[in-house]
Amino acid sequence: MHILQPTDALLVIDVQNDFMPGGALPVTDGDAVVPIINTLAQKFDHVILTQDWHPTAHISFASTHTKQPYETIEAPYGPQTLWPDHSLQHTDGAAFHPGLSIPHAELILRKGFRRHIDSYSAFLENDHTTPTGLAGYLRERGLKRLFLCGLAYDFCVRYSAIDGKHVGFETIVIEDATRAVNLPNSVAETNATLASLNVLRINSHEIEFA
Ligand code: VGL
Ligand code: ZN
Repeated sequence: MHILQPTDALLVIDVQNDFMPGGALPVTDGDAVVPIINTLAQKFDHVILTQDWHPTAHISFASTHTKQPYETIEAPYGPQTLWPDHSLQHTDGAAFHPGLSIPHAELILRKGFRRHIDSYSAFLENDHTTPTGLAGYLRERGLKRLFLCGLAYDFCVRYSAIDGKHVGFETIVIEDATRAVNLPNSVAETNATLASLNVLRINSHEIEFA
């Protein structure tokens, strides 16, 4: 697969310390994506990073509801999985993995900063209505095709891919540059949904320099 430099973008989702092994919301083998993404990013002129960025007492924190992590609650906008406190604004856990090296990244998009709405997707918050502004940014810059990587495959990568496709971008997930949280059925559901939307899943080795 050839990159069309003027109109392709690499979207790097939430490669943050809290999602690494030993972090607050660990993703098994999450750190394995870092060198793969560093190599990938060098192939793209346009790279955008997202950063999960929560205030204290965020609606997605189990501690906010005195419940256990990984339970689900009914939020005003629908079901919301509860997580350990993570990606707290201005903490080291919210910082990017120190090994992530993408000096030419053009945008860092923060999401999940509203206390009462979570945001898995880089495009729409979990109410599926509130836009982050990313679609407008991409359109204004003439970027048309998105290659997604990062963490976690079955949450923020999944919903970013779904919404990216829905708002009209050609969307491709680079599977070996992702890792999953792996809640019951979450990976199988992600695979099925992406397949049904014709979101291609590829390996990073299939991407060639233009
Ligand atoms: C994520 C759960 C909570 C992710 C973020 O980046 O996939 N998952 N916040
Ligand atoms: Zn989060």
